[in-house]
Amino acid sequence: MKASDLFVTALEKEGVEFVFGIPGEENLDFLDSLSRSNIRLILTRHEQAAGFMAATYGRLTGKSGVCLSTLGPGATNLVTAAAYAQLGGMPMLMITGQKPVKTSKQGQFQIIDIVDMMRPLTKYTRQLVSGANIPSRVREAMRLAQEEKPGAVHLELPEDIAAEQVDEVPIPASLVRRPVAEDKSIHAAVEMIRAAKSLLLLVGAGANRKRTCNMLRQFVAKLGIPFATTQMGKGVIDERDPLFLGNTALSSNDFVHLAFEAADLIINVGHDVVEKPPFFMRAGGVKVIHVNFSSASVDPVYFPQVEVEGDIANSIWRLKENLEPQPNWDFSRFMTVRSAAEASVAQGADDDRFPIYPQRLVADVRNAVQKRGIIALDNGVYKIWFARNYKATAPNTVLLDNALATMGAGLPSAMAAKLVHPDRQVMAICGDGGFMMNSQELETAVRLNLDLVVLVLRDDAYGMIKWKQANMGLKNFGLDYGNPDFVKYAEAYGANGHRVASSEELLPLLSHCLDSPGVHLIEVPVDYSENDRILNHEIQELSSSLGF
Ligand SMILES: Cc1ncc(C[n+]2csc(CCOP(=O)(O)OP(=O)(O)O)c2C)c(N)n1
Ligand SMILES: [Mg+2]
Repeated sequence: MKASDLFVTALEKEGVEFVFGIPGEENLDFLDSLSRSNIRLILTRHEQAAGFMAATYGRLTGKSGVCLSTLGPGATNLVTAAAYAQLGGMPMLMITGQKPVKTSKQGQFQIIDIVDMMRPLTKYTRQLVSGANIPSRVREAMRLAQEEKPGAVHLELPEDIAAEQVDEVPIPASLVRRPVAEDKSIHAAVEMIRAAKSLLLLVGAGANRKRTCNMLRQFVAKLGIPFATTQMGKGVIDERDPLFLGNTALSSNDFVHLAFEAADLIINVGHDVVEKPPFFMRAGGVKVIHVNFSSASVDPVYFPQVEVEGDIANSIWRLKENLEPQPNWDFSRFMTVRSAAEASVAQGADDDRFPIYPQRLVADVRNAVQKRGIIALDNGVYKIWFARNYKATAPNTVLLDNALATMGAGLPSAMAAKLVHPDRQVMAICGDGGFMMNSQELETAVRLNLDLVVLVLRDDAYGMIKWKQANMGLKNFGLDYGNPDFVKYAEAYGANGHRVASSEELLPLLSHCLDSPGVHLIEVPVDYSENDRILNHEIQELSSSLGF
């Protein structure tokens, strides 16, 4: 058997459904093997987009997404996606080509050390130097990518190795279960929870990675403990729950932070310090129980007192079984916070000024998208508004990146979500800056016949940085640009282009596009002029006026 056939067979045995990427001449044997397999090649227009798609596939399924590029420039284009998967805890295997390793007559043409380049961005990076090693290398790469905390891995398959003849067969995955927490750590946590007065639950990214939602829902329902979410923990428990206190879209000074301040104990589930801190610990302050698959990385703002390390769903189930609601628990201040936070989130939902204000935008999107519909956000100032105001109703239905926080992933991640969940509504929400970083993938989306809505929020600027600039008291400089006519731009790709001309038009248009086949781009002019006033001042003033 040809080594590239063995490689592709090994991927098939791992359950790989898609390979996202752009082949180069160094991948042609691999491509040929792929053509005879059950795996579907998703050809993209930029390797970065292929990487974002593979990572998102991994994020949604827990199985490693796979992307492919050539050597040199193709592989360097994967770098941002590698960092995205690695920081975001998304399992992804990158396969890159290389010139022949045994003999080559091309000098150093296109050659850089890709294996080494990938080292700080991956859990595992290897060059294959013999076809016989393919089974073990592929299995090891997949094992590491998928094991908690998931991340990126890389294999380099040189041309001459791909063409070798081999006799090996793939190594099947072993039967393996995640380890569960040790009894004493559960008991320590139970004692601490019993003795606390004002305790709350914070749900972070790790809780979205595996099926923990049922256990967490039962925990909250039985014990009545209020909860908050981090940006990447949105949706694990339905945020319409009466015990929901808010999302930590901002790092401080929002209503939800008053709850953290009023708490004497935080049960912190699935959070790690890669996410922008949802709260800051300080010496002598609130106590924290860290519940996660792995131990807590200590940081100046994070040093929990007790750790419950092991499968999250199992830990939460055991905590729940060992606890009853306690008479000393008092959530009254949290409920004051909740009422104020809910009122703040509802504000502006019917604002009819135009260009559209973010609060209205979020409210309309929420009204248009079904419970299990998915929104995939790029990075810009609207991400804060969506994290804060959009009530996520099911796990992994708000795909945002609060780890690398890269621009450019909105459209590719939405496309991957649609491939994984063809039966669900999917909407990409991008700034005009982030959208243009991978807008070429509109062609891919049209070619794949995806039913997709792409919202492009147009402020003709890198709005997020403008907001920070204003907040620092600096003059407006260096962040404005022009844009293409987005309607014509969409049409040039064979997509449907729409432009919103008044705020009343948005909701019916969103519903129409979500219900119609094909790719729909909607240009939405947005007014960010109140961001600074609201996010940096008003919320802070209102929350501090609650008086605790
Ligand atoms: C790849 C990348 N480059 C730069 C940044 C820094 N950055 C964060 S948000 C932002 C502006 C985003 O502009 P846009 O997409 O138009 O969204 P807006 O905030 O205007 O709605 C920039 C430059 C980043 N996060 N990622
Ligand atoms: Mg913008």
